[in-house]
Amino acid sequence: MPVVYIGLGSNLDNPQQQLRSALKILVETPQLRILADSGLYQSRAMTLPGDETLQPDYINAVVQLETDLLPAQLLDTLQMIEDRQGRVRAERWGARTLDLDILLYDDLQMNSERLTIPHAGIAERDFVLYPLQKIDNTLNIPGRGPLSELVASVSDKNLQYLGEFNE
Ligand code: A4P
Ligand code: MG
Repeated sequence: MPVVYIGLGSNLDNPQQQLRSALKILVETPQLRILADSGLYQSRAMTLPGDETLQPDYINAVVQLETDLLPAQLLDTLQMIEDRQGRVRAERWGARTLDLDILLYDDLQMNSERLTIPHAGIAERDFVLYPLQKIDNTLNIPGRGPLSELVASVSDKNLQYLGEFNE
């Protein structure tokens, strides 16, 4: 069964609680089998170049799971969970209550109108690379190389590990 990594992020309305309740919904979704999670990280908001708006810090995490859902079906499922948790789709990269991204889907590389896999920002994002490494340091990112090398090229100074989901 395909092994998939999902990135979770929130910087509004009690972000830690947003991630806890999102994980709970993922666990309860019949088509998904959760294998591992990274625990919770606090991370400075990455904004679009030129955007000087101050955004609250994010809480981020990565979850590893198995699923028979195809990528587009998985995206539908994740977007339903985002909507259910009250996300209002406002501006791109704006503050949000819950963002669920497909980071990796097995060894798949794809680029369609709706989906880029691996996730386009995967190689530059501290809040993605470090939690991924926490789950599996031996991962290889299709098209980008060994995770351990990517991690070595990105600083963790804006990232703080907060502990497990259920503390
Ligand atoms: N889409 C394409 N590829 C994917 C994928 N692999 N997974 C499309 C999920 N969706 C994918 O996403 C817009 C569209 O991306 C979707 O409809 C889907 O078809 P969205 O979630 O509605 O919008 P967005 O998240 O605002 O845009 P985007 O470009 O996905 O932003 P990111 O990359 O998710 O970044 N700083 C910190 N510290 N932590 C964060 O988590 N997140 C963002 C948002 C910015 N800064 C951050 C963080
Ligand atoms: Mg997104």
